[in-house]
Amino acid sequence: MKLVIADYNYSSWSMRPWMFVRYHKLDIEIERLMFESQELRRQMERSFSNGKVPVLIDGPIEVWDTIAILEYLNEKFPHSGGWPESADGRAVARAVCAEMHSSFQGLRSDIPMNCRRYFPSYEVGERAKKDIDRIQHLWRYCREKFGHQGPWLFGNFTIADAMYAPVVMRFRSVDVDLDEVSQAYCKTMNESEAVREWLQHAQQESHVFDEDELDWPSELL
Ligand SMILES: N[C@@H](CCC(=O)N[C@@H](CS)C(=O)NCC(=O)O)C(=O)O
Repeated sequence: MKLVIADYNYSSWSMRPWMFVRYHKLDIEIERLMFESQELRRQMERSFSNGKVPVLIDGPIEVWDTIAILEYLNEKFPHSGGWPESADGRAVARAVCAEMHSSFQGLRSDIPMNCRRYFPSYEVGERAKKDIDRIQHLWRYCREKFGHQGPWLFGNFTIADAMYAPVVMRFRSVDVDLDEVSQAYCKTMNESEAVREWLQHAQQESHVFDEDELDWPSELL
């Protein structure tokens, strides 16, 4: 089985299934192809994914949507506990994942994921602020209602944490005011072995993808 992703530094959708694979150390090959490269273009011509990563390839099967990839991995590796054990927890986890998938356009377009850079003077705009408030509300809700058995949204690491990992990376790049629960959650994410591994890969890349660079003074992280 192979997971095709793009730049560690920039590709937020790639990070989600990658996190799940690496958190659980699943035996899956990772192929990283840089944005704008010939190799990625060639792979995309062969793929059914409409030019987008991530793509999971398992023999004749290709899965090209992040949630579908995570569901597939959870089915193929049932020990990974992709969803919470309780029916209530599963329903809420699916809702927060769906909301991540379909929402937060303000945050996503105003603060692109850029793991190597910190923008000290960046001023967060109103639409991103609204999304950040909603995300903190979701995190508090999950942590308070379902998070008693561990530091992740539903206690143990689930698909929901994989889905929100790139949000935490965005919050590393700019100064955002976070409540205590959200700060603790970001700390858990940033200190996890999988995120540290992702960031090391991002540090080793030098490719600059102009589309995802903010036009503000920045420092290297
Ligand atoms: N709906 C897709 C979204 C994937 C996506 O937008 N991927 C971005 C990379 S982070 C991409 O491939 N962008 C290239 C493009 O749009 O040409 C999923 O859930 O996996």
